[in-house]
Amino acid sequence: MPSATTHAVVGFNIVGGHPDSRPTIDKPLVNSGSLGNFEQNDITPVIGTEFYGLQIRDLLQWKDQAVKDLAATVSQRGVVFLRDQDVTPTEMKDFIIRLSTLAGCPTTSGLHVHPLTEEGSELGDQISVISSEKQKKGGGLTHQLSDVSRFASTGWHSDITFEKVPSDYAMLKIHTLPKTGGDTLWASGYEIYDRLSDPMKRFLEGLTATHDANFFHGEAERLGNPLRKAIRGSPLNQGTDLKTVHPVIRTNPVTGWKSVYVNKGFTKRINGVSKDESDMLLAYIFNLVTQNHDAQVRFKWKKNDCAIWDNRSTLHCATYDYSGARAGDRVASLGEAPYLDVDSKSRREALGE
Ligand SMILES: O=C(O)CCC(=O)C(=O)O
Ligand SMILES: [Fe+2]
Repeated sequence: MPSATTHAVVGFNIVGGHPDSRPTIDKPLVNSGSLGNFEQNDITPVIGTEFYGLQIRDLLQWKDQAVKDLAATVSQRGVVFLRDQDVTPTEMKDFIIRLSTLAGCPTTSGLHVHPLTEEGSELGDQISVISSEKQKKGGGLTHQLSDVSRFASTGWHSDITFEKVPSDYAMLKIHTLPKTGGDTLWASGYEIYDRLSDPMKRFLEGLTATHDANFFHGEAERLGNPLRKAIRGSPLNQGTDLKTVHPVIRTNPVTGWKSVYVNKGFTKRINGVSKDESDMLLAYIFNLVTQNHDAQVRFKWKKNDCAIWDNRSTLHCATYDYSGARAGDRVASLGEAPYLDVDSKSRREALGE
């Protein structure tokens, strides 16, 4: 257990986690197949499933088991796509909190309030508006990722990993689209873990990394909005220091599978090794994410399409290749404080691949 972590050790083979932010489930969810009446298609072998004819609005009225089965599917497949959704921002919030709760999020976890969300934002504190028009004016959450003079892969990230209690699930609905362009890509953290050699897996399992979004202070100052210091969805997420430590490899409680948990957006340093070693290791893992297009899925949006993803075990990247307006709403729920169960399996091991 590296000394750099601020988290408690709860068992011989558990690294990280926090006593006030543990999952309420003690074993992975089993998909009962209740969504079997809906046609589904796996878009690639390792990540991404599209459901046909399923309206999230209807699912809100359904039994808990159907919502749990959707959570199991999202966590196993990384991201789920649903075309042409009627769901409103309020219903998105209701749905994602139900999904997160039924999938076993800690009782202390709710919906995230992004530190850059303006007070009195029109859709409420818990909706992040994704907007190319805001971006053009130098605002919005993704402003710092949309510099097109850099590699398009610069923007690969998992949401809000700078929080002590980061996101389990997120849902994005895109309602305004340019004629072409603006695709989003997701990559499987499970698959990235599976591509490491056994000695490298063991080595990285003993390490933690520092995730830092204190660059948001400059953004907030520039935009003239005070940063959100009060509770941001969990009592563990408050204050002005947007920096934390997480295990480099974490276990997803919903699947029980190990995933790589570092990202270009927020992970600055692997702890306990030299700076040069950290840079080299991070660069290698980032290359695994960006250069393995067979660990990725790319989604071409149509109006009102929705994506729901598991932020614990995927990364994603927007594409800034368009000039027209593109806009949508995102809601993110909070899961558990990240931990590694050393005895948990990898995805390929669990599926017998
Ligand atoms: O604009 C996009 O496609 C993705 C934006 C994003 O990173 C998010 O919604 O978390
Ligand atoms: Fe994101």
